[in-house]
Amino acid sequence: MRIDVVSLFPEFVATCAGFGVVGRAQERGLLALHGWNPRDHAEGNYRRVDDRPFGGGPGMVMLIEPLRATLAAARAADPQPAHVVYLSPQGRPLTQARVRALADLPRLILLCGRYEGVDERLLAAEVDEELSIGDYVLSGGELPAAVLIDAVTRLRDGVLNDADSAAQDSFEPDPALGGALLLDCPHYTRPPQHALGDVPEVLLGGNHAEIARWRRTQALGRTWERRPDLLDEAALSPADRRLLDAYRASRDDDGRAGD
Ligand code: 9WO
Repeated sequence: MRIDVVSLFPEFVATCAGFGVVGRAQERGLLALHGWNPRDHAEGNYRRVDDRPFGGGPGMVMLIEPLRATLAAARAADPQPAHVVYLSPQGRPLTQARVRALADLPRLILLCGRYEGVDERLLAAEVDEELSIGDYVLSGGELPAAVLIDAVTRLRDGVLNDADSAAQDSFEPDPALGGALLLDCPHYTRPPQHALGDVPEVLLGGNHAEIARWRRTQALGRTWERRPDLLDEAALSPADRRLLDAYRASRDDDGRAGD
């Protein structure tokens, strides 16, 4: 997959994507990341990329022409058609379903705004999709672009070492729930006993059916507690409903998560 980043700070995004799973994907040739700086496509001695907003007010707006020239250069660098994404708080919320769709594309161009944003005419003419990673305001689209790169890259074939680890994560659709989303269960490692608490007995026993049932119960229970918006209880299978009822009962008993 090829991802081009249009940004006044392209090396910032490249640094964010240089470590861990995403860095390894680049080393393996599974991800090609390219940065494009509108400053390099701006005219005049001052190489202006922004100007004052019509109508007045604080902040500056990114100019059409440097961005148009930068996007044209990025598009021309590869013959495959590119899907252009603008990262902004006004975008549709990014979901794992959207990440999965984007991960199937051969090419993305991520447009990162700075200042007060980008001239709306450039967005209307050049951007296919506007996405938000959450309801907060940052100082630019670079960190959201890095988030999107990370989320998309780890879904590409050959990127994760254990092919199963992507499918088991939170926010992967659960076919048994009609494609609904469940949060992950708790995880533990050595030591089994510690001053901060003991590892739940069931995980130490080696009864894999019982462990699977415990993890499923925890996933259902935590989703119900923390993100009830994700859980359509009506769509639960009878077996899942029993597990969730058991979790609730253990909560009622002692006022904290049962194990
Ligand atoms: C800056 C500003 C300055 C003075 C007056 C008003 C102002 N509004 C903004 C502003 O919202 N700037 C944005 C910064 C313009 C687009 C890029 N920036 C950005 C993207 N901030 N936060 C995001 C973002 C993107 C995706 N998901 C969450 C947040």
